[in-house]
Amino acid sequence: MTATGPGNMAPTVVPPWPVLHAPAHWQQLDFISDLHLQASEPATFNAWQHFMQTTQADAVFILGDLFEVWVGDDVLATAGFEAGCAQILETASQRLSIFVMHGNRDFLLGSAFAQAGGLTLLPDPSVLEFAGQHWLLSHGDALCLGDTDYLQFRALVRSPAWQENFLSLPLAQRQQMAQDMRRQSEAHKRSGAPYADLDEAMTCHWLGLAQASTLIHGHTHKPADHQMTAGLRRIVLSDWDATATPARTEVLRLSALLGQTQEGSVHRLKVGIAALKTTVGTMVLSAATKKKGLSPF
Ligand SMILES: [Mn+2]
Repeated sequence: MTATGPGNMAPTVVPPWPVLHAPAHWQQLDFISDLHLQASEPATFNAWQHFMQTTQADAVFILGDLFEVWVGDDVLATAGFEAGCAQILETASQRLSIFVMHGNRDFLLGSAFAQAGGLTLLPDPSVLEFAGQHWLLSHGDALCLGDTDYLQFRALVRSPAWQENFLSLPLAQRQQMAQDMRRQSEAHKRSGAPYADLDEAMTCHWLGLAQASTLIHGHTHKPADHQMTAGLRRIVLSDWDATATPARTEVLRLSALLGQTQEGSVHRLKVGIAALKTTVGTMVLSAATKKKGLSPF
């Protein structure tokens, strides 16, 4: 795991999943996912660039599918769209910590990309310890248990043998294969086949293993805040599309508010969460949802 940039640290690994301990000075964390950045979508790229250049967060967590496709870190050897994105990340990493998790499209992001972007690749899932509690972070695709065809494909393409073989192919061939897969996926989408959502029982099981009450994830493009059984919670990030009406360029912001009150030995943390709407050139805070008490929100 790469750990570069100010305040970055390698997560300490405790069974079963790595736990990232947020430094005490972190006050604000931003979460995004499913930007599907590609050269043919400049508006979304511009919105993302603006966000990376202006966010005041102590850390940005990108929970998968930053890129529409990633066929290997060797694309960075050529000055182009991907190298430009890495440069934006590297510049931002001078003032904040950046964590990137693999999605189902950019699962081949590797250590050369992490180094170029000054960022840390986060295993999926990872546990974040922040504001006195555990937050489980995942892209979300591994929890879509109903999507059995995809899960088979996922197991294949995540195997070291498949990846080694794929990465040994010429870049042009890999790009062609990715394009073919993309076309198949589009055809599948047009066929109206329903997409599986996260399996709630397995999600709750994961939360139990992580000793966390909240999962933050992307992948499904169905932004929501789901209350599950036993006070467990599932927060779904939005995908990004700056050309949509209204534009989808949403950031989930987690804040550890100052001014904690103390009652006996119990610290009641007030943690705020807000959806930050960005458009190119402007940034407007939507109303934050805050509740007092033991609830983290
Ligand atoms: Mn995805």
